[in-house]
Amino acid sequence: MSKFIDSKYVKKICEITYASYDHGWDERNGGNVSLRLTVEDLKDFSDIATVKRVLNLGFDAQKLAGQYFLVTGTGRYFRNVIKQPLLDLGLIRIAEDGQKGELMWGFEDGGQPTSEFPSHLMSHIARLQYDTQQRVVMHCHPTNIIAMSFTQDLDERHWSRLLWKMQAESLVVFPEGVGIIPYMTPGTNEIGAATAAKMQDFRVVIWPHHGIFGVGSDLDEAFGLIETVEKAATIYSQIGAQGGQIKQEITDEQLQQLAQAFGVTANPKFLAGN
Ligand code: 2HA
Ligand code: ZN
Repeated sequence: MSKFIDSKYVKKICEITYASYDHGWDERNGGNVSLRLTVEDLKDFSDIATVKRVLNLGFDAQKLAGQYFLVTGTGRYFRNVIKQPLLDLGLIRIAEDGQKGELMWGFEDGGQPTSEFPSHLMSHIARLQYDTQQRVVMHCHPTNIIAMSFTQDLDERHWSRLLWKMQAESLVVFPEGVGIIPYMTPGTNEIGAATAAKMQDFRVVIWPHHGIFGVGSDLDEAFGLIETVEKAATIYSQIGAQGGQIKQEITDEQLQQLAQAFGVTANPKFLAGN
């Protein structure tokens, strides 16, 4: 039997939170991440067998009863998780009634899960309907995406096309495009429900003037998805810095060719002529 602190899950979440901070996406306590784990994933760890504390979830998570989530703490800094995972991370089992979370490990100085935990759980529930491999919800504050939410109409077709055309990689990584919700107050069940509703169609949801939610089957995938969207937004910013005049670009026909070459289906609503 081994200790959970030495698990690949804790190691990887430490690596990803630090990388996100290092990219400039998690000033102060900005950002949060949750990784879904199963009983099978956890069978080899000796120190997660007893409930340390019971927490109120604030909404009905019964669809996730019995599942475990390794999650960052409220008020904690992504910069620090790598140095103090036992304080800044918690492993929470969703109780049978779906109303409570049982802390099995971590948050050792009395910490609580991120204020966005209801939003995370709602997004996990939404994605699991489409993808049984769904494991990760990640939220952070990428600078160029946030900047674009001031200068662009908050229209999903417009954003998806613009981001697709910034680099050949975009359409391959997010062929469904990006979802956008209206500006809403963070940390509320309302923003959680709006985000989860968008997760029916998208793996990336933009929170205007705030940041981004991304999902995936593992931490690398969710992080890589956000990284690719933010890279496209950064190129858009750089085009602005170079004067903003576009002399040539990826055409819609070339987007179609990309989709074909990489075996993905581009969202037909977002291609020209549709
Ligand atoms: O975790 O980013 O949206 C702090 C936040 C809230
Ligand atoms: Zn945030």
